[in-house]
Parts: sequence; structure tokens; C-alpha cells
Amino acid sequence: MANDTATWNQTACILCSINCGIEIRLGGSDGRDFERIRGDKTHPASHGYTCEKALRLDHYQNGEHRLTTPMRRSVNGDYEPVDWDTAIREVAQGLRAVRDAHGGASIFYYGGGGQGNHLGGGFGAGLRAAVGSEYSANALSQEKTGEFWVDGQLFGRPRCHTTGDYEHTEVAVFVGKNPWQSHGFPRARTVLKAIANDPARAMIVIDPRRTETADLADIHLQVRPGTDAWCLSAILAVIVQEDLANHPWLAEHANNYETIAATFGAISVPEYCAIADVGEDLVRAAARRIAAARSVSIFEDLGIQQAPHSTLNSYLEKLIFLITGNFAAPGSMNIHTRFASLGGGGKGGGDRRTPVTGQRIITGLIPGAAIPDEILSDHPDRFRAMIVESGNPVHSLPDSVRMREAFAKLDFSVVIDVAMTETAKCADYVLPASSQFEKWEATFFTLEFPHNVFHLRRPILDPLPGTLCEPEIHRRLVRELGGYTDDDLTELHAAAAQGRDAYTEAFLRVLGERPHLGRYVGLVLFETLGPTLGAGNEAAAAAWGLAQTCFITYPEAVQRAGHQDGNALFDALMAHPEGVTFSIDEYDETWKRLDHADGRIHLAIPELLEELASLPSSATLQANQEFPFILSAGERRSSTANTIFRDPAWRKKDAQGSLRICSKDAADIGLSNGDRARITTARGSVIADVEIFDGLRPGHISIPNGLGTVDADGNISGIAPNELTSSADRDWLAGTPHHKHVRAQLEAVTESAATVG
Ligand SMILES: Nc1nc2c(c(=O)[nH]1)N[C@H]1C(S)=C(S)[C@@H](COP(=O)(O)OP(=O)(O)OC[C@H]3O[C@@H](n4cnc5c(=O)[nH]c(N)nc54)[C@H](O)[C@@H]3O)O[C@H]1N2
Ligand SMILES: Nc1nc2c(c(=O)[nH]1)N[C@H]1C(S)=C(S)[C@@H](COP(=O)(O)OP(=O)(O)OC[C@H]3O[C@@H](n4cnc5c(=O)[nH]c(N)nc54)[C@H](O)[C@@H]3O)O[C@H]1N2
Ligand code: SF4
Ligand SMILES: [Mo]
Repeated sequence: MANDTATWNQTACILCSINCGIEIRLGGSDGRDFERIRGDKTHPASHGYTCEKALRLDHYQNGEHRLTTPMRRSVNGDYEPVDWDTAIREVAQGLRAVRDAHGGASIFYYGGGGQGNHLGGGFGAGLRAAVGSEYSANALSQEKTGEFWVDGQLFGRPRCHTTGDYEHTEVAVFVGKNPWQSHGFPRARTVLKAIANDPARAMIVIDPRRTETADLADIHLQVRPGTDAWCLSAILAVIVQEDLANHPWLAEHANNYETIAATFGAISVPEYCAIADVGEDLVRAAARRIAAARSVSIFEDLGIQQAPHSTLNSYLEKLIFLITGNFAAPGSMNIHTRFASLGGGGKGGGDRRTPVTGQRIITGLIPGAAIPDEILSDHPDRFRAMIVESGNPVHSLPDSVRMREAFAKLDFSVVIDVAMTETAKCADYVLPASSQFEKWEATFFTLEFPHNVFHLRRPILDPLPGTLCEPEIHRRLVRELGGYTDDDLTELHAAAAQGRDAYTEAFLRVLGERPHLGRYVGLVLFETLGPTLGAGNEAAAAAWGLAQTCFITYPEAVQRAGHQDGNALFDALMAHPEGVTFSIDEYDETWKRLDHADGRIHLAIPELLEELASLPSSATLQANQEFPFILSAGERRSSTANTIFRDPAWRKKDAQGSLRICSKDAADIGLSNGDRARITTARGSVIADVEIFDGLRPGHISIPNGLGTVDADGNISGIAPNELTSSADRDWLAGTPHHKHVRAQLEAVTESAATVG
């Protein structure tokens, strides 16, 4: 493929889960620069929208971080380049040795996709199968698994995930979520402005910080950090006590409302409002506005998921829309389709636990925060090796210090990434992947209702020399490990040459005859159906398999979107480089997706009602003398994008990622704008630039997410938030870490001290 500098190339932004459609014009001396970038008006969800970050994607594509050769750690700890054949042979050998000595279950898999690339993880499933790996995790298991568990209790299955319709809802509620900066639904800023400008609609924000979103809200509950459980309970108590619940709806659709009514009927609204430090009038106004609305959509995110009582918070948030009947209806919460699962897979279901410390495994994912515990142990079943793909867990999971210790204890580790990341620097081998614009890619964040969109993206550039796409990396590793052989594929190659129908028939038959191939579906499609799609397009074949499964799972919804069957859906994906609406739902589909045998919502979750009953009273919520501040470690700002951008030059403003603090606290400590301050927690200590920001409450400070990456010369840019966090500080049920609620101490730093620190 020659790089096409003459036209606009259709692809997507890879910086957040929304993956807006964009068009890129290439240029520069070698035709590889992203010369111009604009929103793609033909994308079926984003319709030309982008935020400012997409325009800087050249920093990802052409930054100095790009690796162009496999790397092997030498005895002295440095990395030396090795050729691909050597790397594949030695990585396969390393994994095989661990498997043979300790069993495949001791090989742990992390990642499988960041914000824009989940196709690679599908092929990674083949490598996991080849070595017998059973346990995995990804970023979801430090944010969303508590919410998924709650979905499972209420609706019958953790995969009954609900989504809001912010574009059409009357009342939008954001709990610990700042969509102005973090998005989370298509065209977020346009939608937020439309709600704010319409007197018939309302926006309610629950956030201790006056965010850009809170600035647009009708009601801002500026809750004391970490006390959402009380604030959300107070809202529920008002609904119950003022008898605002939707009784006819509850009688028809839900069990155990009596338990909910008794629980929240007994709660003192004034006392809970006092603990959460929110005005009782405002809380009552919010509850009444929600109850009176024709439709309500609620978005919960990291502000409650990565804070104390996180799983309980998710439960309380969902009770608000459920007891007011804002479910399975236009503008409200609905259970969406998904093009493919983002769960972890692995053996068994139900109450699976981690092998060493017995943590709950939710949607196949072990809690990310528990990984060091599962390695730093003498337990015979501990993890001994790790495969990391498209994730940077040493930087992004809590407690980077312990994560590095854990890596050091492993017998073997390999990282597949485009960059020499903080995690790669802990691994035995690093395998360089082609970028997301140099190969077929897709993301499985298909979270919309009623119209759900999937975007299969084609490469717009040749691979950077020395890199390989994930399917090819996994194919070589699995072949080296003997997962399957040429003989297994002979018939499929022949059938593929005869056309799609012959291939479909042969595929089902051959997989029946050779069941071990079922573990390598993505790679088998890549090798056999792939070549019929044209040179360079082989990886798109995986989408053929996913399209079949998607159609079998949601036949009516896929047909409503105009695709008669899985083949037609796949053809549409190939024919539409701007993205495809793959499913269109009707509102009663949500009811069909409930998975409890009685078809009803089960409102009572005993474990969480017990936690609610044991919440401490105000008297026990004392300030901590040693660490008087609450630090939100990892705020989304206009200048953050996880660690996908590693080149600090991409940040036009806030280059070092300032520490935000309100003017009262700053004055108490003697800090002004631009000063430096030392933040100390139980786990670490860092120095930050100070920015006075009066949208914060006294006692609450914040630093951005995704900074603190280290370049090839060892220069660190900004603060790495997880040098300050602890993996022990996490939810009792889901293990989600309290990134937003780190106890900290703060002091001014003089110029001379700063140069030492
Ligand atoms: N610009 C940008 N956008 C992104 C990303 C990025 O890195 N940069 N990352 C993407 C990813 S991976 C995700 S998961 C989403 C996350 O998106 P968000 O969850 O919206 O992001 P955050 O800013 O981390 O946290 C949201 C809010 O929680 C608030 N908060 C802190 N403590 C509490 C508390 O105790 N209670 C309540 N109610 N709120 C609290 C913070 O003040 C903050 O405004 O963003 C996505 N979008
Ligand atoms: N303290 C604190 N910690 C947090 C958060 C917080 O708010 N506070 N937020 C958390 C959240 S919500 C999330 S989602 C995580 C995100 O953290 P991670 O899941 O670790 O993800 P990213 O930083 O997005 O890293 C993605 C990796 O993929 C690599 N990559 C990019 N393109 C490709 C490709 O095509 N192939 C391969 N193989 N690799 C590629 C990038 O170089 C990068 O190393 O961070 C979490 N960590
Ligand atoms: S909202 Fe911004 S960061 Fe997210 S995908 Fe769209 S352009 Fe990229
Ligand atoms: Mo995330």
C-alpha cells in the first residue's frame, strides 16, 4: 500500500472510548505526517464532531517513542535489539518453560486494547490458549467491574449493561463524571450545551469539584469527597419518603421494592446531607426533578467508581433510575447490544476467585489492584509470568512501586506495545506493534442505544519498518508453540478459494472435527479467510467471525439496521470505512435482555444493603491528622489522554500537569500560582506545580491522569499518579482502587529543595 497523500483517509480518534470518526490527510517528506485532521461528517455517531485532542494525533503516530525492533533485556538490565525470529523463538520458549514447570494458569494476561484498539486482543486470545493461560485483567477491572457486578444482581447477568440517552433525555444526571472533558457519549459538548440551553430540560451534577460540566448544570451537589453513598442515599430517601417512586411501574417490573422502601424510609435526610455536606434543599430539589421527569439518564463514572464504597455507589445510582421507572424507555436507561465482549474469558463462570488471595473475578477479569498480591507470594499457584498487550499497568494500576516489585519477581514477561512504556521497562522482552493507523483496527466500546455503531478501521499508512501487527505477532508465537499446524488449515484454505458460502460450511465442519481450532478462531480466520480479502487486509477476517456471533446474539436488532445476516453485516463493515450502525433497538428489547428467570428486576442486593446499614455515622468520619488532604489522583483534563500520547509536546497548556488547590488551602500553606509543592502519601512523595482553582472544596486537591511518562533519555514529564496510590486501598467487593480518594499531605517547596526533590 502506498501512503495516500492526495485524499482524506477515513479513520477514528483513538484517545477516548467515543472514537469519533476523523479524516486524516498525510504529508511531509515521506508522506507519513498527519498533516491535517478533521471530523468525519459521515461517521454514523460522531457526525463530524471532535474535541481538540484529535487534532494532535501525529504525536502518537510519529512520536519518538515508536519502537522499531524487538527488545530483549540483557543481564545488566539494559535492552538490546534482537531480530523478530529470535524474539519469537525466545518468547515462545520463555512461556513454554513456565507452562511446563508450573502450568498455564500461572501465565497471566493483561490488556488487549486501550481506547482505540481491541482487534489485537481478539488474536491475543489465541496466544493465551496456546500457553493455557486462564486468568486475565484489563483496565475495566480498576473502574467498571463493581458496576458490572451490580448489573448482574439487578438484571441477571453482569453483561446486562445499561446506557443512557443524553441526546434525548429530559434530565441528565452525572455522578462523578465530567463529560465536558472526558466525553463518554457521542458529541458530548454539543449535547451538554443543548441541555443547558433548554429550559424544559435539566442537568444534575454530583461532583466535589465545580467542573466544566457542573458549570452548565441546573443543580450541582458539590459533595464532600468520598461521601456519595450518603448523598445518593439521601436522594433515594427523599424519593421514598415523599412517595415519589413510580409504584405502578415497580409493581409490574420489579421485586423487593418493600425492602428498598423500608431501608430508605428509615434514613434521616438531614443527617445524610450533613455528612455529604450538600444542602438539603438542593438534594430535595434534585430528587423531585428526577421523579417528575418524563425521562432520566444517569452516567456514573470514576468519581464514584474509584472512591470509597464504589460498588455500593453503583447500586445506589441504579436504584435512583429504577425506582422512578426510568428504564426501557426513550431518553432513559436501556440495555444495549455489543458488537463483541470486552470481558476476560477464561474457564468457568459464577463465583470464580483468584488463585492466591481469593478475590472475586467479575466478567472474567481479576481486580487489577490485586495483581501484585497474586505474584508477591509463596503460594504454589501464584502468577509466574505475564503477557501484557496494549496496556501500561505499571503506570496505570495503583501502586507502581509494588507493580515493579511484582514484575521483578516474575520468571518471565513480555510486553507488546508501540512504545518503550513504564511497563515495557520491567519486561524481559518487548515486541513492537504497528500503530493503530498502520493496520486494521476496531474498538469494542459499542455502548449506544437505540442506534449502536461499530467502526472497522482500515490502515491509512504502511507499517513502520520493524513493527508487526498483533495478529501476525500472535500467529508467529502460536505457530512456534505448536498451537495448530498447516495440516489443520488445508481444507479451510481450499474452501476460502471457492467463496464465502463454501467457507462458512467448511469452517463449521472443520471446527467440529478439530475442536482445538476453536481456541484460535481469530488466527484461523486471519490465516485462511484473510488472504481472500486482499493483501494487507487479512486481519479484517476476524470481524467476519464477530459479525456472525453478533447476528446470532441480536438477530432482530441487526436486521432492523438493514443487515440480513452475519455475512451482510460483515460486507457492510468492509464497504463503509466511516463506520456502520450495526444494530437498531426497540425499547422493549431491554426487557428481553434481562436474564432473571422471572423477567423482572431484583432490586434488593443483600451484600450491599448490609454495607449501607453499616456506613459510619458522622462522628466517625474524622479528618486524618497525618494526611489532611484528599487527593484525586488522575483527573481528566483537556491535556490528558491516558498514556497514549507520550510526547509531552502535545500538551499546549498545563505542560507539567498542575496540582490544583483552592485559594484558601493555598493561602494556609503559603502557595501561589506557579509555586511548587510536595505531595506526600503513605506510598510516595512527588513535587508538583501549583495552580489555584477555586472550583475545588477546601481539603480537596487534584492532579491529572496519564502524566509522568518517561522518555528514552530517562526524562519524566509530569507526575505519575500511581507513585502515590496504594493497591490495598480498594473496594471490598470488586477490588476497584480508590484513585480519586488518596489521603495526602502537602507542603510548599523552596527553589533549592525543588532541585533536589
Ligand atoms: N481528556 C481525557 N478524556 C478521557 C480520558 C483521558 O485520559 N483524558 N480517559 C478516558 C477514560 S479511560 C475514562 S474511564 C473516562 C473517565 O471519565 P471521568 O470519570 O469523567 O473522569 P475523571 O476526571 O477521572 O473523574 C470524574 C470526576 O470525578 C470527580 N470526583 C473526585 N472525587 C469524587 C467523589 O468523591 N465523588 C464524586 N461524585 N466525584 C468525585 C472529579 O472531580 C472528576 O470531575 O474518561 C475518558 N476520557
Ligand atoms: N491514579 C489513577 N490511575 C488510573 C486512572 C486514574 O484516574 N487515576 N484511570 C484508570 C483508567 S479509567 C484507565 S482506562 C487506565 C488506562 O491505562 P491503560 O489501560 O494502561 O492504558 P493506556 O494508558 O491507555 O495505555 C495503552 C497502551 O497501549 C499502547 N498502544 C497504543 N496503540 C497500540 C497498539 O496499536 N498496539 C499495542 N500493542 N499497544 C498500543 C500505548 O503505548 C500504551 O502503552 O488507567 C487507570 N489508571
Ligand atoms: S471525544 Fe475527543 S478524544 Fe474522544 S474520540 Fe472524540 S476527538 Fe477523540
Ligand atoms: Mo478508563
